[in-house]
Amino acid sequence: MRILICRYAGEVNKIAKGLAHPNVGLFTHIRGACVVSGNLQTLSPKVRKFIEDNVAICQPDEIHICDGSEKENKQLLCLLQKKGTIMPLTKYENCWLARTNPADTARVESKTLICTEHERDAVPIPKPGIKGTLGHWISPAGMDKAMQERFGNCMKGSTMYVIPFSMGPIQSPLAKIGIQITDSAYVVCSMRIMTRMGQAVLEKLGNNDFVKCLHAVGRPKNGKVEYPHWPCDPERTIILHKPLTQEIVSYGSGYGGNSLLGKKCFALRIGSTIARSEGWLAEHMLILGITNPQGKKRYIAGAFPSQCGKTNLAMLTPTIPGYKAECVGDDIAWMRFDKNGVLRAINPENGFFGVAPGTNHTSNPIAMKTIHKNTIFTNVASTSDGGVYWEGLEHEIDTSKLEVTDWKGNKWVRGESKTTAAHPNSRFCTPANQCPMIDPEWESPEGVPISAILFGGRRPHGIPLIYEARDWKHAVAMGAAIRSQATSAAEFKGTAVMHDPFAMRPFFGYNCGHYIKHWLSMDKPGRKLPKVFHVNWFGRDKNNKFLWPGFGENSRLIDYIMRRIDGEDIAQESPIGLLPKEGSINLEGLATKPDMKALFEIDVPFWLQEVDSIHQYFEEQIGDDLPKEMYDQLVEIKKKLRKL
Ligand code: OXD
Ligand code: MN
Repeated sequence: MRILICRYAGEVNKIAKGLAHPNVGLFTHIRGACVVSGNLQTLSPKVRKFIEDNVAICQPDEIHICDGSEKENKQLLCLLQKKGTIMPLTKYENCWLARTNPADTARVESKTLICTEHERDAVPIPKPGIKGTLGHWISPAGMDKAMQERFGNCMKGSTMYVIPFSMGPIQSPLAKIGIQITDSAYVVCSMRIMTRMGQAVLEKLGNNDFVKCLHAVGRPKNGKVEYPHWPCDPERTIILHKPLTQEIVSYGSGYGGNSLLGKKCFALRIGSTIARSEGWLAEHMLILGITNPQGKKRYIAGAFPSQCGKTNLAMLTPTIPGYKAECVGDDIAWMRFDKNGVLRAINPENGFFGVAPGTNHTSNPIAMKTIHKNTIFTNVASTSDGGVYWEGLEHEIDTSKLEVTDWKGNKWVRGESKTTAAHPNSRFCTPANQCPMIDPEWESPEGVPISAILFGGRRPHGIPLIYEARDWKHAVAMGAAIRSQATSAAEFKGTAVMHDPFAMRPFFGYNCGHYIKHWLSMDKPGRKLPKVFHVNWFGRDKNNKFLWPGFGENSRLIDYIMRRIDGEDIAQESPIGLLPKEGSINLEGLATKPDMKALFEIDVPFWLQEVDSIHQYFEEQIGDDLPKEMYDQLVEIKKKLRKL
């Protein structure tokens, strides 16, 4: 007999008897499915219809309308424990470890599609013979077919959860509401961390429209469920977005951006289409508040491709005396110019879904203080004392005295095992309000004012530590030209440098060329455009050693940016943009002085090649949809380089 030691012992009985019928005022059935929690009668007709339509297709046994309460969360965590999906991490407070099916560990970009009538509305048309890399299109008929092939009866024997959620603080005029249907309790518990979720959202929604999100973990066609604790259907996984009807449909994966639909699917892909039509920006950006030694506070947003240290920068511990950093968000920013022409940003999320490997007390001490309660870890390794382990914690956790179990559940020994202990895309999912440096304004309904935007990537060679855009068009070209080494957050292997315009390549909800045009259109009279910088703290020397210490020392660049915002004359012209004047980056207190010459060298042959590669990429991938201004910018840079 299996004995369940549930974290919430008092709940077990209630669950055993009652998860079937814990809550409710009014019991109802929809097409044979029993409403086991929540009251269908109190839902708006639009929400009810959305549920009813999908019950008819998915045929769940039960329906659970989530209220977002602590009690509900505990019940679901117990249920997940009982099913073997999660296990408690007894070293910490209310922390859990999930291990996925090893075939379901990352976003699947190749199976992520945007559905529009005309292909060109969704993706630019690449040059003949070239494979497009800026998203994938599907026709409305194709989407219908894909759904028909997958969703019929897909929840038979399961519970359908209905998650009302808000992206952004519920009372913010910038927030948007979605309803996610899912058959995964793990998704419910994760969405409760990552979004504002539950009854309060339904009250705010009233009878208004919402973004419709349908998710099912799926079942393999051959009926073989290899990992019963983590059902999924990797072969037929598909993530569909229909901007016209504001619909998201996800089948086959239970993990990350594939299943937590508020994040990449809503806040970025559907979000970017809403932003275009309403005149604002939905961006893959962190938001950071900085107070300088004089007490002046500014906010900075930053777009970096996945796994370039966005979470680390968002939780910066400044090393320069007198500076204070505070975190508003680590992944997504919704930004809109207010009536005074100030760009204001909200973080639409409520939690951090951060990459675990590499996170430690040196790289991100703040994250380490955030994640040891109320956190769901996925695909990290565990230790025999009830803790977690991953690559990067070698100097903090002495594994010689502990037994380590890797992310697949196998015994793992440091120095002996040939594989990594944690999956490279293993994550912590943790509430933002636990972050010790969360900004007091992080839930401000009107958003925080943005004074500067950073673009960056992981570039080992040729790209200076920091340079500044001359004007808005140059800034837009800088964003469009972002390149970075591949990430394990998606299905890619290796470290090839990939183009990733605005760090949005996997997240555009519409044609990237039109998106760039939208960015150009932000430059309107009366608006205070933020200053824009490109940063690269990943430069390496001939021995492959990092040229810049990074992490907290990046505050030295933030200091430079703050002084530029204040109009200090510390920048000078170069062909690629404004570079810091010699001596203008504060290096005081650094034990080893970085090689500033190498960090700021403009290698003309490298840059001519870089500009050519970007030009070629624009032509091949975006073609006629690319605003002419972008080519003009490249021509201008080339002209200046040739004069050097
Ligand atoms: C993420 C990503 O998960 O960008 O944030 O991949
Ligand atoms: Mn991201």
